[in-house]
Amino acid sequence: MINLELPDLPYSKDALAPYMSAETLELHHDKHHMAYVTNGNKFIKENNLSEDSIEDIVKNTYNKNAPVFNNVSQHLNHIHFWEIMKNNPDGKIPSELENKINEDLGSVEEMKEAFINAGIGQFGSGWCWLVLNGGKLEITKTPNAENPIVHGHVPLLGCDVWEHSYYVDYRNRRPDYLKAFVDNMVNWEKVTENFLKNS
Ligand code: MN3
Repeated sequence: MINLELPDLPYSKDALAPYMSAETLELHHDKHHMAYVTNGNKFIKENNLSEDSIEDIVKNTYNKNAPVFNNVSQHLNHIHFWEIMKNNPDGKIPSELENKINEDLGSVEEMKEAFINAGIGQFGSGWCWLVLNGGKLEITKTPNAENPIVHGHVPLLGCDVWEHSYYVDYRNRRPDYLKAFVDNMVNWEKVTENFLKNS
């Protein structure tokens, strides 16, 4: 029986400061993510989907059942988001992943620029991603709750560009948030782990 649960953050609420404040993490994790968990469980139950896995629910309800999809896909997105961050101003990318970035996306700088532009170019709420698509790295963006698995992509790194993710710390400056994210907030060891697991 599936029951969505709010995971603990893998770090303290002030661990990502000054790039992401404790206030943002408190609201974003304790309130926003919690709401997806609560509503997701309610809609899973109402739709008799308790026997399915989280990934199957997301894939099977895409474009078919918005209340279930929006909440369960956002749950999946946020589990990923918490895990993929750490306070990392050095931002050194392990060579296994760096080589692949150079091969598929030109260079680390070009990858970061494309990632930031995807996040800026996502009109309204959504996410930008570094994904594996058929074994190749790609930068993509998705609206609202959409997780890359609905397109058959493997998410390696995702950034939440909903306003709740940055408004406390960056006000309307989404580009500054995205730059701080790719330069200072990514757990590249974890991204590399995701890459190696899926290649
Ligand atoms: Mn969010």
